[in-house]
Amino acid sequence: MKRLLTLISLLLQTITVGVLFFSQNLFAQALSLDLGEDTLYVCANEVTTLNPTVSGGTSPYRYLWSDSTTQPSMSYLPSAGDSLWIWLEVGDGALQSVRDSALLVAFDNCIWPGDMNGDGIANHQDVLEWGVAAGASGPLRPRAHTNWIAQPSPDWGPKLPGGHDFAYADANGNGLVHLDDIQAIDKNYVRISPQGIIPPTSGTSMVLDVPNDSSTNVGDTLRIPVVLGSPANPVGSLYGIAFSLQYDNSIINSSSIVIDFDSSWLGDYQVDMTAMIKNFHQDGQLDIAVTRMDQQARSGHGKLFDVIVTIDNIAGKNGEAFPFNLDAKDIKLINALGHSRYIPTSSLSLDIFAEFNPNGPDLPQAEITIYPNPATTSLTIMPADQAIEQVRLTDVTGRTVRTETQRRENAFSWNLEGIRPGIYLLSLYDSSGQWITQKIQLVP
Ligand SMILES: [Ca+2]
Ligand SMILES: [Ca+2]
Repeated sequence: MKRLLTLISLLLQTITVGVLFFSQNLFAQALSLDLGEDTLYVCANEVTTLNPTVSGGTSPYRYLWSDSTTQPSMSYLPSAGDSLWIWLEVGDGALQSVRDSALLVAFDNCIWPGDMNGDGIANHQDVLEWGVAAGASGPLRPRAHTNWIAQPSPDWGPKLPGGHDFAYADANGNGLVHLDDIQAIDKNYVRISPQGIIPPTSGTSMVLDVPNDSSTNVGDTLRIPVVLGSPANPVGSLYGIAFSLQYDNSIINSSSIVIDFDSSWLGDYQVDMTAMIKNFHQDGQLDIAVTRMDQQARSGHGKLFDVIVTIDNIAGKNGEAFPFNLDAKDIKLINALGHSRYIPTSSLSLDIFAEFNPNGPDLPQAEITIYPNPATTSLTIMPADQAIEQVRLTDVTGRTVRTETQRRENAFSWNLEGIRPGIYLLSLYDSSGQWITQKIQLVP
């Protein structure tokens, strides 16, 4: 029994010593220091502050930087091309000391991803800069990303129209000026109101070419050719164009605006030409930029593209005409070398006629259920009081995409397979020829 007690006492002593040893080590953690990455890339001419991470040891800490300063952090104003070692020594009250160092590299280019002309925002104007450098390659941007933060980048050499290095056109920093860099413009896009820039002189004019022939009705889709140059006055050496279109957002259906680049004299869409379109329906503004991407300008005249819009079904406008105005502003043209000029503002004024339904009042739309919207492969349509006799789907140009004539009194599923994603109008007719129309979005 006595031997057992002695054994237990010995065991307890061992545990106590162990705990004491452990806790002493816990409180006397080694002093440690970290300056961050081994190579710190910074923007030239912007104050860089180094804030080291110091832990462990016994405070207070003592600091000694490579520039002989003794503060916890160090500030430095780098010049372009600087490449210098910075070190820091930290000591503590228990006479421990540690040291860390980093190579600081400063680049003149300080890139906000998507802002290629250096005006402080990313918008359609930057697409024209992108086009001039499209296809170029150069050094990678260290630790690149497309968040809206300034990022230092080495020089590529050639300059963009706005005077910045080609590296600015590589918005995602992967060393290539490619279509994905336009996505960075889109990601960081900021709308600004057109400034109404009027050129001092210009021999070129843009025409929104729709005759005001009293034939446009509420609910119609309207194809507006954007025409640049004429046979008598062709445009020489065009590489890209950017402008803002202002419209009355109570007249144009939200999300119904489509740009059709078919048979453009400037190029083949997504072959040797690309575009960026940003619609701000809430502000009644559409920003458009179109650029070639092979450094080869074109001369010509005629249609650049069509703007296709759907005139909204506006309440209280039945049987009367009302004006519809479009204004293209801040129209900037660029040649392959990046030389730019503005041309005069272009406007369109049409009379829209509110004769949406010549056969009488619309069907009571609220009682007919159509879902889902957006749809993928089918729509469920639930008739209300009247049976549905015909279903018709038309695209934004008014072309019938699918139609079916069959009497339906109960909910039914309507097949949409094989129809390309996009915006469509679904029309449902009853036996007397009355109908309702609803916008349907088809998604992949
Ligand atoms: Ca910009
Ligand atoms: Ca890129």
